[in-house]
Amino acid sequence: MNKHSKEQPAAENPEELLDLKLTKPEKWAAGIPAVSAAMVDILQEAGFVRGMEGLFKMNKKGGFDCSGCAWPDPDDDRSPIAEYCENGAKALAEEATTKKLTAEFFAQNSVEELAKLNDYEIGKKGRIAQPVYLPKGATHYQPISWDDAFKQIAAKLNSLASPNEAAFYTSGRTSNEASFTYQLFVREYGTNNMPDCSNMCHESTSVGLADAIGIGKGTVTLNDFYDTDVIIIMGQNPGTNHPRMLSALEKAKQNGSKIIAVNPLHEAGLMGFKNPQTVKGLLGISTHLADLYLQVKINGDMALLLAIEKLLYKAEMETPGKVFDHEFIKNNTEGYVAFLNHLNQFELEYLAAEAGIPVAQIQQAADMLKNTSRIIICWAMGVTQQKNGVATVKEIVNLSILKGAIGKPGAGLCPVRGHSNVQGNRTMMIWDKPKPKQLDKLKEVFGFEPPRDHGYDVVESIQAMHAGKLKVFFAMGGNFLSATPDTLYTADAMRKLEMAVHVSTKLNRSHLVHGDETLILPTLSRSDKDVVNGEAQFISCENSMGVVQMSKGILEPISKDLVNENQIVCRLAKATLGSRSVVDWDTYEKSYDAVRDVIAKAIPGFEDYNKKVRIPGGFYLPNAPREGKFESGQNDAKVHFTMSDLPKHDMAAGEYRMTTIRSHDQFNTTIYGLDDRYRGVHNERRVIFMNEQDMAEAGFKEGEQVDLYNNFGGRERVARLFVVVPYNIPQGNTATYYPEANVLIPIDSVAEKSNTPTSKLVFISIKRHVVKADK
Ligand SMILES: Nc1nc2c(c(=O)[nH]1)N[C@H]1C(S)=C(S)[C@@H](COP(=O)(O)OP(=O)(O)OC[C@H]3O[C@@H](n4cnc5c(=O)[nH]c(N)nc54)[C@H](O)[C@@H]3O)O[C@H]1N2
Ligand SMILES: Nc1nc2c(c(=O)[nH]1)N[C@H]1C(S)=C(S)[C@@H](COP(=O)(O)OP(=O)(O)OC[C@H]3O[C@@H](n4cnc5c(=O)[nH]c(N)nc54)[C@H](O)[C@@H]3O)O[C@H]1N2
Ligand code: SF4
Ligand SMILES: [Mo]
Repeated sequence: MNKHSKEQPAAENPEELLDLKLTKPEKWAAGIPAVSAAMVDILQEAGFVRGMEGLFKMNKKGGFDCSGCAWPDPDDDRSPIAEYCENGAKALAEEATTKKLTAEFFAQNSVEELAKLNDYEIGKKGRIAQPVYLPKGATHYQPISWDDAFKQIAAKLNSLASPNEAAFYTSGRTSNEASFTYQLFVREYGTNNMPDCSNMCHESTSVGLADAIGIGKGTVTLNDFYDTDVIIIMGQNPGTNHPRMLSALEKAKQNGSKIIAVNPLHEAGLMGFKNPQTVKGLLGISTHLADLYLQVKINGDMALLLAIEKLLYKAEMETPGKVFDHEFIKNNTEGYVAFLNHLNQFELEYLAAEAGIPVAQIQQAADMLKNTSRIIICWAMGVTQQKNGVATVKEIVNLSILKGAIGKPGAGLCPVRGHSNVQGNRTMMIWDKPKPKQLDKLKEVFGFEPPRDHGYDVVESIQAMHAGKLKVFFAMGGNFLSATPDTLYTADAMRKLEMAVHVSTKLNRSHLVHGDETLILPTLSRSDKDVVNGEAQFISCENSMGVVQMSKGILEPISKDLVNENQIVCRLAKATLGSRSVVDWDTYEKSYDAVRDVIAKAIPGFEDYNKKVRIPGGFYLPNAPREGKFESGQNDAKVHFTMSDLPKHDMAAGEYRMTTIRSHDQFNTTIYGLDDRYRGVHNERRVIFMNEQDMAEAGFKEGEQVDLYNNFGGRERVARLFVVVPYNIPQGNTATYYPEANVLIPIDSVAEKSNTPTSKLVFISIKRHVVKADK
């Protein structure tokens, strides 16, 4: 176990260095460099005409939805020129590329050779242009017809002892329509083994919020940002991962709002913004963003929230009725007194020390919140990918309900989602733990009995593969090997598969670390024109604020062999289920309108779907807490205060906390480029950001080559050959890039209740690099 396979040495994680250059980290985001970086990518990949055609239609009403992140478009006015950011343009460049991978490419390049490339090089090869098949024992992918591909997969699925020996993964770009038919097929086939990227992402949010406020989604709309007094941004790096959020923050500031950033790193996009769409921004004048920057220790957020609540309680005692919203608390909550008693147990100084922030700064935060309830709290992976992620989300709810900052204009909870349709996937029942009510509805609409047992999530899927219990893995997008934790363990698991099938736009590492048989089924991307039976189709997506909107691709697909994801599902369903099926797959294969009509029957909030989706700008899904109505896990129409303990961090001597982050030049495992401009890192990704004091104590210099070790559960994990970069980060804390450091994240280090890998905190030791004996 945990050794490189003989046939594929180091395929999971090439350990090689490039040529690191460092510059000073930036103090603001975007501006002219963002515009030029985006243009370079577009021109290199798609060319001028195709690139401009794509950019012009991106995020416009009647155009296509950016496939990047889930940040919403403005409800009303959209920019006549550009409704996208640098990273949206890079996402487009990545899929609009004219480079393509045909049978000749795969004949010339063996799987073993391809696996030696780094992720950047693999991604830059181009779009997959035809279905390919890697038979058992073969060294090269070979062409296969669509019909034969479906026959092979169907035969395998039908040969399994139980449908639960197969798992069906989803990454967050799949449309509502394809997600719905996909889960329908999987459930009619007979399993709830539907792991998805959410399991590694905002699952702690979904679990925490569903329990606390009755819906696993945020409660704000974009317009709330323009009508608020304080925005807290916790564990999120919007300048890179949700760049158009900076325009919303700029407008919020113009309207008088204050911003509090909570982050172990000083991120450029939280400090300042030069809006490339304004004269001011183009002249290089930046808007100052964070008014207060709380440089918390990794996973010190819970301690910080408790400390803020404590100081607010103190202020409330001094001026009774002025700080907490007693009417809200009385009408809508349960457990207030018990919560205050709980809060009283903690010493302020202890909380401040655990958070790593001086009491005086926490007091500043409390003062900013004291006299207003118009507060929006935003969060992302810094909060969710933690052992206590669910508890921290619930602590965010505690703070919000003390202030009555939910269900009113300018206030609310704002988890900022990842992929462009990850929220829609879950609404469409891509879920390993579907609710009985949802399954009853499927049964009522379609007439088959869906499986009731919960399926495997991501971590459980990997463990089941490893144990030989999962034999077939089907992925609707994504890059399972690189996105998941414990890379070598997961690679071992994937090598045990009898069959893997990847529906994909681009080649990635998951296609190259394989078991017996593997198929890659190429598909259309968001910007591609989608013509079925001579008719141009459109799909729809749900953004981070619950708006469902149409998206119509316009670019000529690079190959006639590409089909859309819904067609793949319907054809696979026919091949696998044949006359066993009670679903009219032929009709759904031909028309998204037909799929939407049945979604309207099966999923609440989608009544009149075909009509509403055609309204320019789309429609909002129902959201009771946004209207001030609550139905918590306890079913008593109240929000319950949650009492959580502080996380314990048992560290051995010489260990550091390590968080994993995204560079400015990547979308998850897709590496757009090798620079992280805002953090001043160029031409290298195998870096470890360290505090200078820590470096001095350990005797490391800038550029020192080191190996990183994790020993969770008594098993040694090693990430070799990283370069030390001095950085403004709290002592004892370090950061590395995902996915290179995923080797170090233990498969069984997961968040309580959500089972999300703890990608934002593992404990490591750092040693000078040693050259391996076998090299
Ligand atoms: N361009 C681009 N856009 C993306 C993505 C991408 O890869 N590239 N990915 C998409 C996806 S799927 C997602 S989920 C989102 C992710 O969006 P983010 O959550 O913003 O992404 P990360 O880089 O993982 O980390 C977020 C921030 O958390 C901070 N952090 C780390 N540990 C802690 C902690 O313990 N406490 C606090 N308070 N902060 C901490 C890091 O310093 C970093 O600034 O972005 C989406 N958008
Ligand atoms: N250490 C660490 N690990 C993490 C994280 C972290 O912060 N730290 N973040 C986690 C998070 S938040 C997430 S969401 C996951 C992401 O996990 P995934 O969703 O599995 O990964 P992505 O990199 O987004 O997937 C990219 C691949 O999707 C395919 N693709 C792109 N567009 C399409 C499309 O339109 N259709 C189809 N069929 N395929 C397409 C391409 O082949 C591309 O290579 O990773 C998680 N892993
Ligand atoms: S903010 Fe997100 S959705 Fe909007 S253009 Fe940028 S990457 Fe695309
Ligand atoms: Mo994500």
